[in-house]
Amino acid sequence: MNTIKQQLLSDLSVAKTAEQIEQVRIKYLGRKGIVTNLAKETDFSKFTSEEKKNFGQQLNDLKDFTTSQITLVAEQVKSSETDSAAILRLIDPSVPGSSGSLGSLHPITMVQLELEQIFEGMGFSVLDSPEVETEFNNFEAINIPKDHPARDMQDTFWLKNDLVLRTHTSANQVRTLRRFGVPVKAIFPGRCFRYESIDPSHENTFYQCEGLMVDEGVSVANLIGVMKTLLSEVFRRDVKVRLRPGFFPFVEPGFELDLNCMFCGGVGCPTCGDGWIELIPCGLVHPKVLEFGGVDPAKYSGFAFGLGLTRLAMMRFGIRDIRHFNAGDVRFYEQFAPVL
Ligand code: FA5
Repeated sequence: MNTIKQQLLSDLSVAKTAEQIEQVRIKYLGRKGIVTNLAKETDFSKFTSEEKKNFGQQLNDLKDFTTSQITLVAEQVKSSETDSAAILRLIDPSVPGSSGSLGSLHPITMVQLELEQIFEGMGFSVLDSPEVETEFNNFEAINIPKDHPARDMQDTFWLKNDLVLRTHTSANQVRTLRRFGVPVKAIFPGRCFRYESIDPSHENTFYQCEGLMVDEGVSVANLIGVMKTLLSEVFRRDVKVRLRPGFFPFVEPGFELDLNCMFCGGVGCPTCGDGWIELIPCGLVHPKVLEFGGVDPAKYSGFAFGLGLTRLAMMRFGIRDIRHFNAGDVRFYEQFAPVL
């Protein structure tokens, strides 16, 4: 009888619906059930009255056990079915669901990735570069010695131990020359910091993308060719630019490439001021910078540029105020998220 009890428990453990429990009941207590048959098939004629009494007692126990176990499991199944039905009644399927937000890349990251792709297409490598720099790399190595008035052009966050938060990505020029030698074609996009008051086109934390190409016979023609490819790929249409002389101690000659303001069409507005956005200062690498980088200026020449990546993102997406980028307002970033 113990074997029957174990088999019953095992059958009940897999019965999950009222129908399956009913099958178990029939298997044990039905007209031809295991427990029912036990009484029918036993030959009581050979039993003594004592044995009959014992057997009858055990049989009744088995019936009671079987009935109570089946009832118990049936009640458990019923109450769990009722729970699910109650939960289902609480859910109103007609209420519009709340869809999760996918999030998106920051608009500056989007433009940076686009630039990287464009420059990689022109054979440039993309390099990482440190945001905390030595005073040497940020200034001296690119021909801005101590006490040079050009240092005043970039208000600087000074750290301890002659370190600075880099004021421009040009700080990575000499490191790149020393590390990779020549010929070299690389861009290094990244964050820069200046201690200056902010307005619609100036931030204290902004991105630049530096470009550096040094080889034999590199000229202004190569520089202009690369700038033209860059702008036509980024804006996918003709844009009006102007090239004017510009002074930077680390290039000779030096230029400023300005973009005609896309917000006002060049008449002047709060974003641009005079109708032009200063976008890409550039020039031929100064011989002293090449020397600091261990490159012979008699044999090699090159160009460098320091594109204002944050300002490019403003033009690319029509963002009139630079302060949106770092403000942390989710409503601004959400506008760049992919539409589901
Ligand atoms: C420089 O930083 C030079 N290192 C660029 C350079 C590289 C010249 C290589 C020649 C050769 P400038 O200070 O003008 O130059 O900054 C370059 C660009 O960074 C600007 O045209 C502008 O687009 C962007 N920029 C500069 N200051 C800010 C600021 N406070 N907020 C946002 N963008 C800025």
